[in-house]
Amino acid sequence: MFKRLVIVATALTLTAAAATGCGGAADSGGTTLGFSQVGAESGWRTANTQSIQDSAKAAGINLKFADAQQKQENQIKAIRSFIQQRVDVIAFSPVVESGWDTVLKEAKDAKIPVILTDRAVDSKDTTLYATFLGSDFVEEGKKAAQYVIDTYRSSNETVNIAELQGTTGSAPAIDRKEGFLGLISADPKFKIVASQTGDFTRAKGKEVMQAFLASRQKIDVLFAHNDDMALGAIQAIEEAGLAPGKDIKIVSIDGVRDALKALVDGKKNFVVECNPLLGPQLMDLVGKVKAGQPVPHRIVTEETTFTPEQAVAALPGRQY
Ligand code: GYE
Repeated sequence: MFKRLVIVATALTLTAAAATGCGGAADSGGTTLGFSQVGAESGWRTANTQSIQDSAKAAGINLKFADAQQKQENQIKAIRSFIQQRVDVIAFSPVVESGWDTVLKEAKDAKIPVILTDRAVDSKDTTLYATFLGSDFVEEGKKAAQYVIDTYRSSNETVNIAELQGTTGSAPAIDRKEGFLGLISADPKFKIVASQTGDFTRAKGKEVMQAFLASRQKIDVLFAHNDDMALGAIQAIEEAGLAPGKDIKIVSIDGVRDALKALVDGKKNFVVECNPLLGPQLMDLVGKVKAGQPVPHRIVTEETTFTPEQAVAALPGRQY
């Protein structure tokens, strides 16, 4: 009841502001969104940030944007500062899954709704956030595994797989691994012979791939949890005198332009899409939760996959 009254009062204030002609979208009566981003670790992330900034502008939402540089402590600080500033809604993409209960409780106590975008938290109390908008990472891992299974369907030989994992403890790293292993481990001919984190970056992907190659372990397939690590690994493979996409088959997740280009150039074999363009849906949800309207507790993004042929068709229109 009290909440209703507040909404009515806000609506009245808005009308009054409009009637007197004062204020613009970004100030009086406007909605303020505090957004804590993971960082700028990948092409996916850059496209995600752009989408959020563009759609906040288009929706007339005042965006307070904080870059956490892949550090949970920075995200917690940013969320606390959003609470202090009394923003209308807080949204964030949690760098790792655990350790959010305390700060989420603080937001709840301050009656500021929280929207999770892109990555999940493992909090048992799901009332700590209004909704979670993002991909099904387990499904993405399964799609990557399915490509490997289909490619080696008629072979009885062992298939050695190297894995470049995403940021340790992050939802996409945990879930993509789980989805991939869930399918691949049904057939003992598939062996994960090397697996390490490359922190979702090109530089780390290259460095870890160099170490894998230096160990002289035979690798048939590289599964990278994102495109950037695969792109870094491609450089390492070429520098080692091998042909990426041929000597080592490469599958990764995201679907950024550079990855589609690598598919077209025959340096990669399969890409599972993960959609970063979450801005428009997020702004819609911000409006709804601010107004106290019901929203689904989980919203899963729609995604596809790309073979080299499909990449040829998709590349010209690719936005990111
Ligand atoms: O796959 C990776 C980024 O959380 C889905 O984070 C996102 C992942 C994405 O760094 O490129």
